[in-house]
Amino acid sequence: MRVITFGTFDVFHVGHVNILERARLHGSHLIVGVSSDQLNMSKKGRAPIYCDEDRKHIIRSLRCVDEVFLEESLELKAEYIKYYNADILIMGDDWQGKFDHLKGLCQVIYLPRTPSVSTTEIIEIVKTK
Ligand code: C2G
Repeated sequence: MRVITFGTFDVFHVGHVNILERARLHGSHLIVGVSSDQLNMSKKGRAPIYCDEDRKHIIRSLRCVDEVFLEESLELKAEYIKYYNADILIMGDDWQGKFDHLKGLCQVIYLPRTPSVSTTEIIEIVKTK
C-alpha cells in the first residue's frame, strides 16, 4: 500500500515524527508533500522558520519516509494522490473531515495528534526566553 501525507513540518518536532512513523505503518511506501514557502505565505501570512528546501531535506532524511515532493497548493490534493498512485491519505485529526471528499480516490485516515507540542508554541517559548 502507498501512503501519502502532507504538512509544513516547520521546526521539526516529535509530533511530526510520530505522525510520519504511524503513517508509514499503514503501508510499505510513504510519500510526503511538504508545503512550499509560498503556500505558507498565503495560508498563514508568514514565511516558515525553515525554508522549503531545508524542510524537504529533513523529511527526506527520515527512515520512515520513502519519497518527498513540494506541495504547491492545498487544492491539488486529488492530483497529487493520482500522480503518486496513493492508496491511503493520512492526516492528523486537526484536519478531521476536511479531506472526506477524496474518499472516492483513496482511503482517508485521520490519526490523533501528539498532545502538547506545536511549532507555534515552540516559537512562542523561544521568543520569550
Ligand atoms: N501533527 C501531529 N501532532 C502535533 C503537531 C502536528 O500529529 N502535535 C501533524 C499534523 O496533524 C499534520 C502534520 O503533523 O498532519 C504536519 O503538521 P503541520 O506541519 O502543522 O502541517 P500543516 O500546517 O497542518 O500543513 O495540505 C495540508 C498542509 O500542508 C498541512
